[in-house]
Amino acid sequence: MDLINETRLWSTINDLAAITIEDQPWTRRSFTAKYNEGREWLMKQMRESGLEVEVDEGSNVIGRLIGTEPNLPSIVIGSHTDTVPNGGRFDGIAGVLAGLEIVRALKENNIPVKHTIEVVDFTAEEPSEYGLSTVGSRAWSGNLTEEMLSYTNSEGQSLGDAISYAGGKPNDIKNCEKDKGSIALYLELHIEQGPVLLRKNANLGVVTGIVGIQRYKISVDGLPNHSGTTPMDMRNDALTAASEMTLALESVANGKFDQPVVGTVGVFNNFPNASNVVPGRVEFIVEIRSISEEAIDAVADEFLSKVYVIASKRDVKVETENVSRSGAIVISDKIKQLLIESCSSITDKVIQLPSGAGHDANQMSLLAPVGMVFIPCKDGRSHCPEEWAEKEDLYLGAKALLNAVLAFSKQEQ
Ligand code: HGY
Ligand code: MN
Ligand code: MN
Repeated sequence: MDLINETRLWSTINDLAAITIEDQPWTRRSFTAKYNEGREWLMKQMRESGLEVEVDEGSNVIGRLIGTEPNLPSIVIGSHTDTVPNGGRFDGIAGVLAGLEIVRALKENNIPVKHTIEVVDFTAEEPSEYGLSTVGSRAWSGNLTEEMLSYTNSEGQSLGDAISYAGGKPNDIKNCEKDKGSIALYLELHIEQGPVLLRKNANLGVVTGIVGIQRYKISVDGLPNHSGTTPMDMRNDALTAASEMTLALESVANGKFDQPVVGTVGVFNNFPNASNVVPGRVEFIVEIRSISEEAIDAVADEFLSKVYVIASKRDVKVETENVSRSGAIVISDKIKQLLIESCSSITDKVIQLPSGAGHDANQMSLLAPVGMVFIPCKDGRSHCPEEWAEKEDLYLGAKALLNAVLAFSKQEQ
């Protein structure tokens, strides 16, 4: 019997996508009015589906389908509905809405499940304006510190205030920290955000591991000066120094390590950013990713040592701040096997692959066994308006996750 309603699932994708900033499709940045509007829509869907709805202290939105044995630890199906600027309609969103469709299918077909199922929209999975990502799942794992709550955006507002704006209670953030053992399994459906499934002509991917991500904020202070009257040999140009540091990251990350490594500078702010002023200050964000923690550390050490050499050579000041670190994770054989069987029962085009993207599953792995299923995305692209997934693939992914929930709940006491 086909439990997942493919048409309904697809229509929720389009309904949520419509809640975006008009001139910036598709954008629903965390801690904005649009984000709150999207979550109001989601909570309405959850209520209409008969779920218990809660916004916790970390401002996570949770829809609960109570199990027949409510004392058992819950099964969590989560992801996120916030986007990067000019992002897509599927990154994170597919996982939350697949979770909603799964509980809808169980409820309307009166299929009893021992475990309570929690569908969660984790707050601010994407790097927020406060410099931190996976904010909501950090609140669950206990990795959202007082210091992080004091991180500020460019207007000087704190992350704690932003969490209040999103419906949370930052002063009681500890109350939403989960005890180990309180969650039996965490599952997340996600677009691959890369080209591997397409290249291998696969419908579904069982994730074998998820990269760790190390992020630094680098601040370079030179000497702002008149661009016309300051000779080239008398400059302390913050931007050219920061540019040399950026190229140093690229060359270090291109080195040989035990696992693939990527290094990126995606945020680069120049001050005062005027065409006739020698740049006085540059703030940029560095991120280093790999499945191998050792490789991340090796790249970080080599990059930071180059930063100080470049700063002294160019006579500028530099400050490096370790903004965040999420650990790399390996999916257990038991959960991998559960997902391989769940996927293979609906298609023979199933592969296994690591995730180069970070997810809430990184934080959730500190609390429970985690598993992820990938569906293909057009041209392997994500974090752009062209991000696209096919209706049929989304349906297969949701069906596979439903199979996994039913199989897991049956086998677990
Ligand atoms: O950045 C990431 O890897 C994820 O898409 N937030
Ligand atoms: Mn993303
Ligand atoms: Mn995502």
